[in-house]
Amino acid sequence: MNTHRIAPVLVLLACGGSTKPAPVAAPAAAEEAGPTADEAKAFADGAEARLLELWKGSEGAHWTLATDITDAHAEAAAKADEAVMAAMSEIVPGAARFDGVEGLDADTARKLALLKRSTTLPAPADATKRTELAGIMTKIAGMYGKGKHCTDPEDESTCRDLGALEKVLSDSTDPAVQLEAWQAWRTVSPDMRADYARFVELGNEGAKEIGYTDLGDLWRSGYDMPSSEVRTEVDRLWGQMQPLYEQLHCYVRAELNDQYGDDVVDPAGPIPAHLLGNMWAQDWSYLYPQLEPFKGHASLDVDQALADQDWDHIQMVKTSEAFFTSIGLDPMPETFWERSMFVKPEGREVECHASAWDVEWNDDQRIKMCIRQNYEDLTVIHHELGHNYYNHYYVGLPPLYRNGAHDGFHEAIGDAVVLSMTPGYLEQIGLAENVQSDDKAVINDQMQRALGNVAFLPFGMLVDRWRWDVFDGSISPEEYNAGWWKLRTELQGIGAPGDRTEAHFDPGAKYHIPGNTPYLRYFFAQVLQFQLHQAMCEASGHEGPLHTCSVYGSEAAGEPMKKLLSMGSSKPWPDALEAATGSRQMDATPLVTYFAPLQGWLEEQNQGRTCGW
Ligand code: X8Z
Ligand code: ZN
Repeated sequence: MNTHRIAPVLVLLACGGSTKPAPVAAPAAAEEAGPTADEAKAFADGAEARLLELWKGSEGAHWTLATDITDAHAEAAAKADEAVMAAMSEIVPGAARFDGVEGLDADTARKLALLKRSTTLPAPADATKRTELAGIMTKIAGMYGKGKHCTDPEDESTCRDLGALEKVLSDSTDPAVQLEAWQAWRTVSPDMRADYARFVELGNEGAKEIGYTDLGDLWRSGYDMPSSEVRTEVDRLWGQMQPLYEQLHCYVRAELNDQYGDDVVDPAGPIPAHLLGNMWAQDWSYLYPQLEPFKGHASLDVDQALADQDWDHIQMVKTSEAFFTSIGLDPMPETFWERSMFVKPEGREVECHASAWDVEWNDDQRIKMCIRQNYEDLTVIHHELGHNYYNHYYVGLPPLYRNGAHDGFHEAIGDAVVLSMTPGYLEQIGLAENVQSDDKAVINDQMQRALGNVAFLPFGMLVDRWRWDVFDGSISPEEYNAGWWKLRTELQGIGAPGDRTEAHFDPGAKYHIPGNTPYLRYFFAQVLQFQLHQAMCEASGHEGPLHTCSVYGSEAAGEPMKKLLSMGSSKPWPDALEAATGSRQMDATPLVTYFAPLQGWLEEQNQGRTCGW
C-alpha cells in the first residue's frame, strides 16, 4: 500500500520487484558480536521482499473492496492489512537493530531508514489489538464509502449520497438549501467517533512500540528532516502565501456579503462553511460565476463546452493522457483501459473518492473514479494520472524506492500539468473559443485558479494540524469537534454554520480521516506543483510570466518531470527536487509570482475593507 493509491491505511510505500521471502530478524550470533553491514543489507533486502508480497495482497484486497463494498470484501481487506501490520511489528524493530552500524552501503542505509517510517499505521504487537485495529479501519472507511442521508431510512428513494449532496452545494445559491445538504452529509460521521478514538489509542500504542512519541511523530518523520522541524517548515511556507490567501478571503467574503447580507455573512467574521460550493470549503471554484471579476469578459466555461460536445469519460481520460504523452511520457498500458473503474457502476456500493493504483505492482496502472462530465473532474483525472506516471517511471526500482520523493511530490505531478491548461491550451483542444489574453482575461483566469489552489492552502495544512493534536493528546476525544472548528476558524477563516457540538464528528465527514490518509502532502503539493511547473516552463524555453506558460507539446519540458519520477524515493527529496528544478528547498515563490497579477488586483479591490476575521 502506498502513496499512489490514496487510501493507504497502513503503509506509505509503493512496492514491487524481488519476490523471495527472507527472514526478518538479524541472526542471534550477529547480536553478540554486533550486527555487521552485510547482515544489515541481507535484512533490508529480505524485509523488502517480504513486504512486497504482503503489499500486493493488501492492494488487491483493497481494490476489490473499494470497487465493491461488501462485508466479505471488508473482512478480506482487514485480514490483508493485519498481515502487513504483523510483519511491520517485526521489521521496524528489526531495522532499528542496525542503527549506528558502520560501513553500510548507501542503499542499505536508505532502505533501513525508509523501513522505519514506511507505515502510516503501526499496530501494537499484541495480535488481538492488531485484529481490532484492522477491523476498525475497514469499518469506518466503509461507513464513509457507503454513507448517505435518507429522509426516510425505510425508503431508499429518499436517500442522497455524497455525490448528490455535493451537487446541491455546488449548484444551489440558496443558503438554506445548501445548509441542509451540508448538514445531511455530516450525519454519516457521528457513528465513527468512538471507533476513531480507539484507533487513536491503538495507533499511538503501535507508534510508541516502534520508537515514536505518537502517530503524528511517525507521520512527520517522513520528510528527510527531523520530525520536530516539519511544523516550522509548514509555517515558513504558509508565511509566504498567507497574504495572498487573506486577500482572496477578504474579496470573497465581501462579495458573498453583498449577495446574502449581514445576516448570512458577517462582513468581519469567518465565512460560513456551507456557502463556498464545496462540501469541505476546501475549493471555492464553483463560486466563480458569482465572483467573476470582469463579468462576461472572456470567461471560460469548460463545463458548458464539455456538455455541448458531450464528452464522455473515455474522451476525458484520453485527453488527459494526451497531455502527458505530448511532453514525451509513455502512454498508459493497455490494461489501464481494461481494468480501471471510470464511472460509478450500477447495483453495487463503491468508494467514489478518486484514486490511482498499481494493483499488481508491475505497471498495472488503474484509476478508480466516478467521473462526472465537468472541468473539476477533468483536472482530477490529470491528478490521478500524475500518480500513475510516478508509479510507471519508478516501477523498475527496488520495492522500497517505489514511492514519491516525499508524499507531497506524488500529489504534485498531475496538478503541475493542470497549471499548463491555460486558456490557449483549452482552445487548442476545443474546449474554449475566442480566447483573449488582455489584462481582464488574465484576472478572470487567475481568479478561477486561485479559488482552487489558493483557497485550498490553509485546509491543506489544518487537517493534519488537527490530527497531530489528536495524536499527541492536545485535543481529547471530548473536544474532537471543538478542536476541528477552532482550527477551521483560525486558519481558514471559515465558520461552523449553526451549532456544532460534540454530538457531531465533522472531521469524519472528510474522506482522509476515516481513510487514515495523511493530508500534509496536499499542502506541500501546492507549493511543489508551481516549482515543477516553473522548471518545466524553463526547460520548454518559455519566455514571459509564469501564468502564461503551457508546456503542452514540449518534449523538453518532460525531461525534468521524468528525472523526478524515475528517482522515486531512492534519494532524500532535496536531491530529487534539485534534479528536477535546481532547488533543494520547497519554496512558495513560484506560486506567489504566478498569482502576482491577481494579488495586485485583489489589494485594490479590498482597499477600505477590513480584512481578516
Ligand atoms: O484526495 C485527493 C485526490 C486523490 S489523492 C483526489 N485530493 C485531496 C482531496 O480531495 O481532499 C486532491 C486534492 C486534495
Ligand atoms: Zn492524489
